[in-house]
Amino acid sequence: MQIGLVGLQYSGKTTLFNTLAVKEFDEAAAMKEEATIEVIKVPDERLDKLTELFNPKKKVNATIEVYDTPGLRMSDDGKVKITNTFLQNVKDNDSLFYVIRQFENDSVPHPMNSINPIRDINFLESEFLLADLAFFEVRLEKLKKDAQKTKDDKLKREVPIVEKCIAHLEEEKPLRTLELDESELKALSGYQLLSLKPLGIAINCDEGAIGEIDSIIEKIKNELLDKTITIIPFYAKIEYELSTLDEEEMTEFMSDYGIKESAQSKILRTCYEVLGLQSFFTVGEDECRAWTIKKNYTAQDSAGVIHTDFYNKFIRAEVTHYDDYMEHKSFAKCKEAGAWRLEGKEYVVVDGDILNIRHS
Ligand SMILES: Nc1nc2c(ncn2[C@@H]2O[C@H](COP(=O)(O)OP(=O)(O)OP(=O)(O)O)[C@@H](O)[C@H]2O)c(=O)[nH]1
Ligand SMILES: [Mg+2]
Repeated sequence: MQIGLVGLQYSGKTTLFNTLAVKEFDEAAAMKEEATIEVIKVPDERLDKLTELFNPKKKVNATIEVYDTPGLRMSDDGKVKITNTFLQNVKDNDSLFYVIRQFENDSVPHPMNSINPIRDINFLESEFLLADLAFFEVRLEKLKKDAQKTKDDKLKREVPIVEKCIAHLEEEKPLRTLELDESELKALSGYQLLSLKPLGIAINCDEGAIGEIDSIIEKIKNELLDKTITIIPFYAKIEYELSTLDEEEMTEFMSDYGIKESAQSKILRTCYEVLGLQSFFTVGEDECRAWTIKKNYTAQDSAGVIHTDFYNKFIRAEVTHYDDYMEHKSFAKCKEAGAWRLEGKEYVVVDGDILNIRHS
């Protein structure tokens, strides 16, 4: 699973990226034109507690890949224009985080010369929407030609789907807000459409404005056309500095600053939310591990995430929920209490389930 941090130049993407990856700020790397990737461990208190109880040789957190993409700059004519390299960088991600600048800092000029988060969000939204529209217009023409030449129904069925998308985009609405059924989504899945990608917005706030943050975010929400987007405030500069401290100092400083939840936790939580993800656990003497799956995954789908063989040779899943395990502290006691169950392949896994897959 990949999240891309995208935005205009100097919005704080690399600072946020380094905070997420707990990495030192490297000036030379920050100037690079290509995207940088880092695999990030998803912190999970439940996994920590299970690890304490099982004392395994290894603890393995779920991971998420974060891409830091170079921002859009002002070109020679004084305008900010979308480039193909930028679009390609954005396309490669499963979900996007717009990193939007709200902080003032005269030593790093905003590429549009003023601080205006709404304008920046609308700029990205409209550029991505136009890129999708341009793509579809070329695609539709080719699709119609090819559909005439072949007996393959698949191409013919795609024509109305593409037309439906074009009509929506022409109303200046992102594809995220278009109702699409499963077969339509499947037909579009290979296209890496920018405005269809699940989206979160991270507002990089001025550290001087911590007290006013709720009203700043409220104002941005009110002015956005798509009200369903999750917006989170963060403070790149302070939070980067905090991320270099140990946990105790970090908690202390966060409360001094009035920061309730770290940027890392907020971003990862929002990603799980917008992507419809959840976790299950496997436990044992060798390893305690958290796995990331989609919300509607069955026991068999989840077994497949561990190993393809587990999917193919699935027999049953032993299921205990984390909360029950914490109450009874052993599988035997969970069994006695009726909190340990055998489930078949159709069982829909719940966030926090501890699974043991029986396979042939
Ligand atoms: N005062 C202040 N400065 C910040 C903040 N966030 C980032 N900066 C500074 O702004 C400059 C640019 O930050 P980066 O994180 O490199 O921005 P970026 O979005 O990665 O920039 P590009 O990759 O060029 O698009 C750095 O000097 C940061 O220290 C902030 O919240 N407050
Ligand atoms: Mg950068």
